[in-house]
Amino acid sequence: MPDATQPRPAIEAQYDAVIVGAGFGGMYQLHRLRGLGMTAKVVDVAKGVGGTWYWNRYPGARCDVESMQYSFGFSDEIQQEWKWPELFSAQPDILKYANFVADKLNLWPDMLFETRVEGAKFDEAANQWTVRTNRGDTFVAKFLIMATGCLSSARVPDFKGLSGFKGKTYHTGAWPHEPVDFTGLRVGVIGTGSSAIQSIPVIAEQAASVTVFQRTPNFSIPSRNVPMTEAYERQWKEKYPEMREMARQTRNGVIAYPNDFSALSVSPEERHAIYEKRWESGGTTFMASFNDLIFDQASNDTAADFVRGKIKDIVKDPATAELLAPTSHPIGTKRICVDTRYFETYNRPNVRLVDLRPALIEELTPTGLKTAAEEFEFDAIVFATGFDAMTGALTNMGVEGTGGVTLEAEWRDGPRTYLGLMAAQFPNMFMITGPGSPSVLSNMMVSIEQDVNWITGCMAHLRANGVARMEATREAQEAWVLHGIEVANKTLYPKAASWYMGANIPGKPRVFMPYIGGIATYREKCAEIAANGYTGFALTGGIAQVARAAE
Ligand code: NA7
Repeated sequence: MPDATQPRPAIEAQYDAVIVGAGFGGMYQLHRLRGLGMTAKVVDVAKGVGGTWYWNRYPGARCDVESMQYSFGFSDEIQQEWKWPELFSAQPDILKYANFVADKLNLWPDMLFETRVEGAKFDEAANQWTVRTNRGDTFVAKFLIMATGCLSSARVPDFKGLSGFKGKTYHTGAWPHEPVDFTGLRVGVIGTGSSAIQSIPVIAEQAASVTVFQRTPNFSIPSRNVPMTEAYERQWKEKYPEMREMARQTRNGVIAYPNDFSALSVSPEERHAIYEKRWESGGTTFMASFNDLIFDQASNDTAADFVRGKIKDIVKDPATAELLAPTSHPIGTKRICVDTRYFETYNRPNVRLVDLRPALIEELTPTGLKTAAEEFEFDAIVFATGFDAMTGALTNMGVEGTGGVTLEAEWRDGPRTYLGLMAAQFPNMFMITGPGSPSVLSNMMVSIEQDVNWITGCMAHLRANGVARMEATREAQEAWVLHGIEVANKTLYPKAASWYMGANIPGKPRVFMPYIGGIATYREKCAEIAANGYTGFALTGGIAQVARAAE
């Protein structure tokens, strides 16, 4: 990440809220707080808006949710005016969209860039947060709102010899802003997650050679991405309000027209035809082929077999095809990938797949890297090795709640939140798409709007009732954590060593972090809790206090 470049004097200021992160969550939250007449400052280490889409500039980066759905629905003016160039738009266009929204809402004056929050402490006497930054700023605010994103803490594995490699290294999640030219270079790519699957085909077109190091093969569905047509765009724009509402009532915030029957309830021929149709139409909605793919191993096997069959049809070398066919986890239990000619890329003469399972990477050398079985020479190495997902950005920020407790210590055995929105002993601190909410299992835009709307409604309620302090109770939090585990255990998800489970970070506790009960259920639950006067939260001061004292 680039260091702050523009010198400026340290700032001391007071706001109603400090919002950490200028991605879609932080931007919308700022807009809503302005609507309440509150003062807020968005702070972000980046030089501009966009969050995930600011950092993930690797070649081929694109959203795996259709753009007509991966966009804000709160402003009809914005959704009617903006034009997406492709069905699944690429990172540069999503970043342009983020800037368009910031312009439209004139968010810029209340955002502070190139500034990293390095500490936040709750003052129990004053019921407010003091936020410190790497630029020496001190902000005091009644509310602290974490809009830090779920995939924002890029992670390079702690390989021996890492700093001794003499060539160029890149992480997909912290890609340079200048164009990177791989022409004529020997490139090693470590990882075969979504970022690798998107970038490898593009890098392979340029580089002299690409060697892909795979620890776990992944399921991927072709995106069938095409340029946006006017007819398709019009169809959405004419019905946007009802389409947005339809998305909110789904399991994952994406309109996928799911089949509401089991994969095992139809004949093998019919099943195959349904998979074939979904494969041909492309995208993550493949998992909506049947209603039990994430619950039933036998059903899931039929989908996994189908995709493994496709991989073997596409990849010409049978040994490579075999290695690329995932067998270690049920399909969909690691985030299913969406690609453009990923498997086809292995038919290129300049692309080689190295299976790390028998011999892991031992170290980086000055000229390349070494596994237990072989040594490789590279001019450049791309780490497509993922993120300290969901919790990393929050636990690394030095957040201290009541009684000196830190978020890092509190979450040592896994994140504990109530609804993913608040945590006990961290009063007046909200999280947008926090662990314990549907977040990464959903269309993030739908979840962001849900969380921001709820937080805004809550803040209005607190103000109207003169409440000085709000926090999740331990009991409600523990019950929510247990409920989250219970719901996850009804699915096949815990069977995969995924980043949803923290499994990609050595030593990170294995806890299923997002809430898998579905967006529709989650929304209902959040609305019910608010309507009942914020059950499971302790509200102190103002009318809440008076009412309690009178009991
Ligand atoms: P992911 O999905 O976490 O993928 C990271 C990849 O890197 C994955 O294949 C890992 O293998 C691999 N990896 C991580 N550490 C190592 C080491 N030490 N050696 C070899 N390979 C390693 O991150 P992405 O950026 O691709 O995608 C994140 C999300 O962004 C994605 O799910 C979409 O929602 C968008 P592993 O599977 O752990 O064996």
